[in-house]
Amino acid sequence: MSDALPTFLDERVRVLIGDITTHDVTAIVNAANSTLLGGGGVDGAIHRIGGPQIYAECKQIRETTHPNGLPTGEAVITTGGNLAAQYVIHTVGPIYGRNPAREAELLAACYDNSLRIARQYAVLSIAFPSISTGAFGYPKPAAAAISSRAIRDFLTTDNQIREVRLVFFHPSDARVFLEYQEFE
Ligand code: AR6
Repeated sequence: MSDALPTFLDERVRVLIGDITTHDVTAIVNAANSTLLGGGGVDGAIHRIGGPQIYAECKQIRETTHPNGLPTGEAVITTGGNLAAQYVIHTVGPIYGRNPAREAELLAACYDNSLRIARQYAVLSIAFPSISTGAFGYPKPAAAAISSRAIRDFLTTDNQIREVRLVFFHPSDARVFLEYQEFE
């Protein structure tokens, strides 16, 4: 089913349906919260399947570089613990409605900063969930436009990352994304 979905940017971007924790890529991105210490949704699934190593590394980040939590729009990296992925890149999406003047810019920053860290770590393939569109309430059509533009802008300046997967849990979310994406 997934393989029949469209690709973008010369097949460097693939839209897929499924559980991101099963993806065998260099890095998966976590839609975390600023505590970095877990939660529900995709964050809960990543920590549950990835195991205690990821939590321990997140706790270490809180104790060292980010004692007040990870600011919205920024990203940090840990290993992938028991996941197939080598790394987890944790980013904090905006909570919709909390900072209306900046939320689009902050959502774009999640994608851009995650890709920047990926480049630093020589990541070849990366899978993103649909950041902020679950518990954080970001409207899915707007998130589709913002995320696709941010990914496009990054990939046009980068030759290293070969594959970006956009993994949607629900087929209906993938459909909305495909309708509102602005890759081209
Ligand atoms: N694989 C792929 N996508 C998933 C999975 C999965 N295993 N599980 C959920 N999704 P959310 P947010 C989709 O709420 O809106 C957490 O409690 C889901 O259908 O996970 O950024 C954190 O700790 C939706 O499309 O993230 C934060 O407190 C998308 O992932 C807060 O939620 C994002 O939904 C972050 O909220």
